Amino acid sequence: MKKNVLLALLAGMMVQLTVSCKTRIPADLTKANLIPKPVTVTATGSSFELNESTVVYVQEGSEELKQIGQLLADEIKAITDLTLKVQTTAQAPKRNGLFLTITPENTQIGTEGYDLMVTEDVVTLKANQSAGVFRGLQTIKQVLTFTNGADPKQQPVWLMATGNIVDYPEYAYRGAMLDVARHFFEVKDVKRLIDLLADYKINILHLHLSDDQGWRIEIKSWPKLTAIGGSTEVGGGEGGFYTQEQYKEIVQYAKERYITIIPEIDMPGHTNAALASYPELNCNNKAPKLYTGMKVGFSSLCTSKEITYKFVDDVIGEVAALTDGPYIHIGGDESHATKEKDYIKFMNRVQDIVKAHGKTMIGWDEVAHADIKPEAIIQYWAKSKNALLGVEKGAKVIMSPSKQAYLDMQYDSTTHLGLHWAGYVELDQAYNWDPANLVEGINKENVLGVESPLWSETVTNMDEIEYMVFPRIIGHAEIGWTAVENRSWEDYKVRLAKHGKRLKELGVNYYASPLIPWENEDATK
Ligand code: TNX
Repeated sequence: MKKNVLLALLAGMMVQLTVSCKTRIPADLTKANLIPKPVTVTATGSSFELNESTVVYVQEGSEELKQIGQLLADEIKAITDLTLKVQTTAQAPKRNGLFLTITPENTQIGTEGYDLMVTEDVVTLKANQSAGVFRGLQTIKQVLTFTNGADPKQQPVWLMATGNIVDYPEYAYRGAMLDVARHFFEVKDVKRLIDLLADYKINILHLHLSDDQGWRIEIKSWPKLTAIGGSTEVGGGEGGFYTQEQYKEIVQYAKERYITIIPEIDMPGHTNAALASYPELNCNNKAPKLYTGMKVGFSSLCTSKEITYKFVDDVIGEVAALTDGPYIHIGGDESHATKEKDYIKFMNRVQDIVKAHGKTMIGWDEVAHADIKPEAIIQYWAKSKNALLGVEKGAKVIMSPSKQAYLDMQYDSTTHLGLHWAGYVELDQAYNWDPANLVEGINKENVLGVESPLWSETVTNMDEIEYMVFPRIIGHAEIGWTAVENRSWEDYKVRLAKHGKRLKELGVNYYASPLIPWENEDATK
């Protein structure tokens, strides 16, 4: 072959090579099946290619950002098996990088919002605060999972659809609650739940730490609370409790995932475990037996004794010291064994104790009967009259309507776990409601947010927790994050269907509702 022909051939090949490198597989960012649905998604129809030489760049100067960068690399490893380097930088990268940066320039997106820009060259995640970067990281995970149209033979190349997402939450408070009192759950279970909640941008985990059947948090000044009160649970199992060290570990783990732990010490009712541990907390000075049944409303602290307030002050003091968030939940529900006037007197004093320890009080809706201060938070679960009374007194409301938000309700009559006193809560029932339009007289400005409680009378292990929580809470997460005009059940159920495979990969024992057109046929039954 002549030399110039060879050269021409070579040149031709070079052109082809450059062309093929530049030819990106078209991908559509608007079809990323994101949950919660973002505020705005603009697609530009191409893709960013992630490969083993992609680097996670973190803008220098923030320790938190560095941690999120490492977390992003870890998450990418879990999804793609690619090991990416994490590097701090002073400047935005030009190519083949994911860039995390805090640049407080967009006031619209607030503390948890983010701006994600995906071009063929660089993925840039911007936010005003590290919390926003963390929420945006969840979106990156989903974009990677759901827009990777790469030819599997081409792996290890992963694609992300190009475009721009600007996103921020509708409500500041998006919570879940786990009852660790009726049945006790180990630290590792709580951590796994935290991980799964973080995926859907939930930012609160409320732990129901005490009830008739068990006391689950070490109180150093009242050690019998756990020694005696923590020794059993519903059904008579061995119960358990968190040492303060373990509890701190949970708080820290949650904090790293931008989730605030809210501790609840339920009183004056739901206190049999405490009353069984210390006879002096009873009006007759006699300790009742430990309780392992499922009834509610039979116990009460003795509201006329001074020792009761010393007890409350000690407990709240120790719990407040373990709490990094602004709130302490003092229960106050179903105190049927406490006279109304005693209940009000008691709650008024407890409110002051919480305040004296530097925290804001949250109580179940009954607490609105006390002389609550305007900064108090009412958690609506049963009686709209109570919630309205709270609003009249200036309080904000957390919406946990039992008919829609209770994770311990059966999905339907065949669900082998759960209760149904509030009805059956299938996924459409759980999704189709608006926190600002559920109770007449309670409007958007009165609502702090939403919370989904899992009571654990019938739930005994992590598999069962997952079955009751997932996928119901994913709908609640969208209610908390996405404005009502931006969501619809028809659209949501198609997006949720795609998440089945991902949940399965994560080993989540979710309920494969017949209402969802799951893509993976062998979804958990
Ligand atoms: C009512 S909701 C309760 C709990 C039970 C739950 C069972 C609330 C504030 N109190 O004590 O565990 O029902 O669904």
